[in-house]
Amino acid sequence: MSQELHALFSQLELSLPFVKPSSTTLACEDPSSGAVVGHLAQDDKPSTLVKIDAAARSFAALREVPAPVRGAIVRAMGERLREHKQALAQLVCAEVGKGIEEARGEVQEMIDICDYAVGLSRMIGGKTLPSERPDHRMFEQWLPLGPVLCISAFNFPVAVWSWNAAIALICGDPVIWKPSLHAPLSAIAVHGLLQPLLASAGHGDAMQLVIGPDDTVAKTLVDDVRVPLVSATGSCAMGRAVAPRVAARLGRTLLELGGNNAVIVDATADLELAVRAVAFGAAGTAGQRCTTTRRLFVERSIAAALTDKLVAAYAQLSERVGDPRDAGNLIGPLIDASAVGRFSAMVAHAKRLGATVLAGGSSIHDGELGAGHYVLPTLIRVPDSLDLDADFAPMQTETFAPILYLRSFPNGDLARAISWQNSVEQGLSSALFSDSSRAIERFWSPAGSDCGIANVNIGTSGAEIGGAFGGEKATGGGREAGSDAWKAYMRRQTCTINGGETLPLAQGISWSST
Ligand code: UN1
Repeated sequence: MSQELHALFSQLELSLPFVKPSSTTLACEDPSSGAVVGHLAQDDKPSTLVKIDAAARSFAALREVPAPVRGAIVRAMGERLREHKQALAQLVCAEVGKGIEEARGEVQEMIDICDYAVGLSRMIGGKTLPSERPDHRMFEQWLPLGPVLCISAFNFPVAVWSWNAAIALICGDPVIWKPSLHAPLSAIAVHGLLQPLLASAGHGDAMQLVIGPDDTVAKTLVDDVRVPLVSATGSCAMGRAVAPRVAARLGRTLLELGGNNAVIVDATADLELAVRAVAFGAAGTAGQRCTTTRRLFVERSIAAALTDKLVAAYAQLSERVGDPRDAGNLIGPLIDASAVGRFSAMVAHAKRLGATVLAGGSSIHDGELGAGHYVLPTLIRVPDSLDLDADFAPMQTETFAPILYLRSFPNGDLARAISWQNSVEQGLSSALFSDSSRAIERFWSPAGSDCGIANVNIGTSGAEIGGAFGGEKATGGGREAGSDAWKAYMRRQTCTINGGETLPLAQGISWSST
């Protein structure tokens, strides 16, 4: 693995920065083998403060660069990523165990957001609004905000950073990146590829990478008033730790936290479509997307037919668990041993409560896969006799693993399925499979899905960058990537100019000392 990493870094024209292990270094583990492959130096509080300071100082110049010129820098970044797509995908695959095809998709997502941001750099305009006063003009303009802290998770180690970075940079904001400690190498490679492009435009300090522990480095970053926006992706627990700290200094947060996403399949649905989407949504990325399908509600009249098809699909999928570098495998390992522990504990808990494991249910320990953190994609049927709200806690939990719970709902009772879907703390993604326009409209109505993403006849995961990405409730409410998500990275200024010779006051107030 270490040789593989050296080779990938040299393809990227970078050198692998492994150092001798010490009490302050970070051990990098290969999830596919469980082996420690090297050690990295970490930031501490003083070095973090130096980087914040550099980012804050770089803002003074970056904010004055015209947005389309900033866009040209981001265009060069997209080109650089295109050139190195394959090697970068291989690195992501090796470091976090994501299947190579999905890893290529992740780098493509980076390229797409760069393209999007380039166009956006000519479109981040404000409105002109009618003034109530004669000879007055009122308009709003959007101005750069300041350094943005991007905390990213291991499961999308580079794409989610790029959603933030590409948009922040065209908005005129420096970006400080705090990657997951499970994925520092991908971050080092992306930084090594892209930061020189900013440097050659004279803004090298506008891209900072900070690798280090949460109790010192993350806290220092989160608490610093020079960082007006903290954009954090990760667990709800992480969001609950970060949000109050930023709020205490009246900073802004953009949170993209957990998901406990459901698919509803009604009796009119195309079952082949539904099975494919559910299998990808539940087992893709080994169940480690925030958009992973974790719950499936099926109308009773088709429950047996859909279950049979899913069991058959899972049997095939379980043959394709293995080394993520092999394109023949669709499911790689979980990120570490504790993730396997949580998977096993949750399967055991579900069984104790009376649920039936229809597929998978165990981790894999065989010679071929060594000590990698592999588990089988798992399908669990929850009996109709269990009251979902009171008797079946596992469905309320986002276990970051490929566990899908299946439960039937009474014929004709879509409202029940929607209320089950909404009955979790998170509100990220949701999907309905149906050919009934009434059902679809119900799903999208104010009484329908309470999630930030509501899909029909496609699954819960795999969103495009052009839409605003994020969710409600404990998912955190933030929106990243497309649509008008850029507004979170700018400050809005309302401007009014009086072009007349008198001073009329708003609200018709008459107030004069003469
Ligand atoms: C995440 O898991 O944090 O919609 C992001 C998707 C991907 C992004 C997932 N485009 O599944």
